[in-house]
Amino acid sequence: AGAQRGELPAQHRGLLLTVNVSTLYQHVKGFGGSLSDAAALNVLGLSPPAQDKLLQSYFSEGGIEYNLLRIPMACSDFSVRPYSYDDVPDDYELKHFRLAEEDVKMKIPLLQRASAMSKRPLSLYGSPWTAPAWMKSNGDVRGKGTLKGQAGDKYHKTWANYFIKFLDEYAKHNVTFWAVTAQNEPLAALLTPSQFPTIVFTAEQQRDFVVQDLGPALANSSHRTRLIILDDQRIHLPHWAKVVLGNATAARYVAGIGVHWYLDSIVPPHCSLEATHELFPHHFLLYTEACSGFLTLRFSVSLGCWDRGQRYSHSILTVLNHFVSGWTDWNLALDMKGGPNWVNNFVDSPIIVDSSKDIFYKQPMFYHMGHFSKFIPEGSRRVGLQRSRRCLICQLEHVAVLRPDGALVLVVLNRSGWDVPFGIQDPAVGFIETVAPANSIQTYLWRQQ
Ligand SMILES: *[C@@H]1O[C@H](CO)[C@@H](O)[C@H](O)[C@H]1NC(C)=O
Ligand SMILES: *[C@@H]1O[C@H](CO)[C@@H](O)[C@H](O)[C@H]1NC(C)=O
Ligand SMILES: *[C@@H]1O[C@H](CO)[C@@H](O)[C@H](O)[C@H]1NC(C)=O
Ligand SMILES: *[C@@H]1O[C@H](CO)[C@@H](O)[C@H](O)[C@H]1NC(C)=O
Ligand SMILES: CC(=O)N[C@H]1CO[C@H](CO)[C@@H](O)[C@@H]1O
Repeated sequence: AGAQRGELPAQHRGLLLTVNVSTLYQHVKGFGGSLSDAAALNVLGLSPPAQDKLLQSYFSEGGIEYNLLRIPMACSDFSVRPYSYDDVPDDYELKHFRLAEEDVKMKIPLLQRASAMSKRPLSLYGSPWTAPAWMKSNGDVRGKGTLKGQAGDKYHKTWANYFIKFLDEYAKHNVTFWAVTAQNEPLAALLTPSQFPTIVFTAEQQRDFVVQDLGPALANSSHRTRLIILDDQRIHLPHWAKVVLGNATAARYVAGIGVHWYLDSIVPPHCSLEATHELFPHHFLLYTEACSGFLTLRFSVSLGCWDRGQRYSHSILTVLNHFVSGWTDWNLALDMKGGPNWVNNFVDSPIIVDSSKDIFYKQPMFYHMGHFSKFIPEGSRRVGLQRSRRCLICQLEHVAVLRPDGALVLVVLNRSGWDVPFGIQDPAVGFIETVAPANSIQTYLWRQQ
């Protein structure tokens, strides 16, 4: 508001951002969060009108319009109990495969409600944390183990068919999946608690599982579900992609690469994300998990923490500028403690629920997510954005995209304590002078006609 429009004054000396729609980069898949068991329990712990308000906040046109949803396949640590979908030992034909109450009574009804209130199509993707105990080397759903045996054998075939059963059972409830990831955090971060449910894979093991078992099973199924590899920290890139996608057969079965944000501060984006994009430009990169408050001794949940919001938008801006196609937050909602979580791995969430008072808090992380999810719909493309000069004290972070409806979007973040004046120029339209206030995030939206 109050900005001038028109020709760029010749004497303009300040910071100027100029969009160039002739330079087109990656397509955007979207933004969203994860419907873990914990998230579902927290939403359903509210009264039905408050549940609707919470779901509308994320999915409706009056809210921030998430279009991506990650769904754990059986338990994650954000469940109230460890379980798999088939705990009958040696059931290689998966005759006893059953969805859990968590799916049938909580997640599926919530997915149907979210989908009904969303104007944009939702893209769901599933991620397994653990296989049934009898398929794992450690004989337990809890803790780290590998799959027994090796790629191509009955354990690996059964584990691949378990994915198809999962898709079949959800399809019976009219819930279809855009994608699955081959495994949540296959390298099982060293710092996760020992009871953390996981199956460990090396890149070579994931390649062989994809080539011999999971790829053919998905391709041969009735589902048009895509496959995402890695689903772990970017410190493993580009190595992981080289090993898996370097195999031409695996590369044909795989659509993209999932990335978690937890080690981002020690791994520069250009030698992980950009290097991978250069090697495999036809496979998308997608952020599949991020949260604040992890591994903190205090403040898993920090109500109203603006810094945690800024860290979200800083991450999203950084990775969008390095060829990433979208960003998925972790739990959609947690309780006041940052749970429930049966291994006590409590963290923060953009929405915190206090069911004792029937209220929920939308945190700064929620609003930072909204600057992207609401204004940058699926199918948008990042475009060129030129900065007039480098300036130590007026560095803003920004991204520009062209939407499918022809509108342009510019998101600008200033994490400093002072206001930064700048100009925005679109040669097809004109020029405005504006200000990024201290500690602010702004979204500019305009049309070229
Ligand atoms: C805009 O992008 C195109 C394509 O990359 C390039 O040829 C052109 O020089 C750019 N224009 C400006 C003003 O930088
Ligand atoms: C699935 O969708 C079909 C067609 O829209 C409908 O007839 C059927 O009742 C739905 N089934 C469930 C379980 O929602
Ligand atoms: C891909 O990996 C499989 C092992 O899973 C191997 O048999 C095959 O030869 C590899 N193909 C290529 C093209 O590297
Ligand atoms: C493909 O599916 C058919 C029928 O569902 C099944 O008989 C066949 O074994 C499957 N092939 C593979 C490679 O999974
Ligand atoms: C004026 C100023 O210092 N701006 C800040 C805006 O955001 C960037 C990126 O976080 C900071 O590095 C700048 O210091």
